[in-house]
Amino acid sequence: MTRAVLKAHVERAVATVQVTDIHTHLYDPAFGDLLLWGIDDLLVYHYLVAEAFRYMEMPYDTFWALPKSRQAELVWDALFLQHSPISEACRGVLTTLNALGLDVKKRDLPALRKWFRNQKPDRYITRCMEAAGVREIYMTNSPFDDQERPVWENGFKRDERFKAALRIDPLLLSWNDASKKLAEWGYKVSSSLTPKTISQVRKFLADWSRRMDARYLMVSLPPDFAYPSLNTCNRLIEEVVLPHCREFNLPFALMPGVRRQVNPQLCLAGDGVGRCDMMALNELFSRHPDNKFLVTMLSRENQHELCVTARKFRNVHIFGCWWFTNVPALIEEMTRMRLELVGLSVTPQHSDARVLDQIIYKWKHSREIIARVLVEKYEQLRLTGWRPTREEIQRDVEALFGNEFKRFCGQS
Ligand code: HDL
Ligand code: ZN
Repeated sequence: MTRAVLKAHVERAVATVQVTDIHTHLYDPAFGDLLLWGIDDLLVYHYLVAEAFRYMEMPYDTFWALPKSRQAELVWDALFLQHSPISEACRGVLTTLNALGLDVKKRDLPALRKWFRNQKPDRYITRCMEAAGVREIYMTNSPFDDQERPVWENGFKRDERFKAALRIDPLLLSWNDASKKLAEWGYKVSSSLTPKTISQVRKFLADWSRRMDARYLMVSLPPDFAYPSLNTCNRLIEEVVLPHCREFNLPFALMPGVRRQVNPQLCLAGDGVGRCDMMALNELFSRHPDNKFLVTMLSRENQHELCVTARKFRNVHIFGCWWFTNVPALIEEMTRMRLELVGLSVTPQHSDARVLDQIIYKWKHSREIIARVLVEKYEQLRLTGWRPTREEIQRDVEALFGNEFKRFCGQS
C-alpha cells in the first residue's frame, strides 16, 4: 500500500461517512419556526453579529430593535462587503451557499433571498442533511423553553432523524427560579432540597426523559465550577441527576468553561470563556464510576488536561470542538492531541449548528481537517510496516463520526 493509496482510502472514508451530529440547536420540523434556516438566519448567527459589532458604531439596542432582515443586511455589509469574509463563521456562510449551487461572487443578497424563499422546509431539511452527510441530528431540548415545552406536552410525530437531549442548565444553575417553575408545573418542590423535593425533581427528570426519549442529559458549567461542594448545583448533580442517569442508563453531558453574558448587550453573542479546574472534574468522574460523562470544554487551555482525564477515566467520552474552539487552528490541534493521547475512543466533532444550513459548512470544514490529521496518523503507521486495511480505516472513521459515541452510550 503506497502513501497515495492510503491517503485516498482515508480521504474517501472521511468524505463519505454519514455523521451522527451529537450536539446542535436544531429542531425536529414539528417545532416549526424554532428550526432556523435560510440566508437571513445564517447572517444574523450570533457568531457573525459579535464580529459585525466590531465595525458598527450604532448602540447595541438600535441594532436589536431592527427587523431580522435589516440586521442581516448590516452584517452582510460589514463582514462581506466592507471587509473580506475571512473569519470561520463568515467563510462558513459562503461554503454553505456554494455547496447549494449559489454564485457568491455576485454578492447579490436579494437574489440569494429569492432562492431561499423558493425552498420548502421539509424538502430543504433533507437537502441540507444530504449535502452535509449527516444522518442524525441531536437537538438541545429544554422544558424551561416556553416555546418548546408546549410542543412536547401536546405531542407530535417524531422525525426519527432528530434525537432529543434533555438540557437542564436552569435546574442546576438557577435553582430558585427553576424550583418555582417546577412547582407551577405540579411538582411538589420547595426551594430547599428536602427529601421530598429531591424525589420530585427526580420525577421531573424521569417525566421529561420519557416524554422526549432523551438520549442524554446536558448542562453547561461556568469556569469556576467547584466539586466537591455543598452548593445547590453540586447537591442536585449528586442526589438527583447522577442517580437519574444511572436509573435510565443515560450519559450526563458536561460542557464546562462558559462565562455567561460577559457582555449582556450582545445578547446570545454575549457569552465568554474561562479555564476550568480540571481537578474538580476529575473528582466528579472518580466518585461516580457507574455514571457515563460526555465532555467538551470551552477553553483551549483545558484541552490537554481533558485528554489526560479521559486516559484516567473510561467513563469519560470527549466530544467536539465546542464554540470558540470550532476554528481550523484549534480543530487540527485538538484532533491531533486527542488521537495521539486517547486514540479512536473520542468523537472529534459536533456542529453546534443553530441554523439548519450551517451543518453543510461545519461538517465540510471539519471533515477536511480530521481527514488531514488521520492521513498523517495512518501514514505514520505505514512507515512502521503496519498495513491498515481499507475495511479497518472505514471502521475507524465510522467510530469517530458516531459509532464510538453510540457504543459509549450503550445506544444503537
Ligand atoms: O451552551 C451551548 O450549548 C452553546 O453551544 C451555546 O448555545 C452557544 O451560544 C453556541 O451556540 N455555541 O456554538
Ligand atoms: Zn450548543
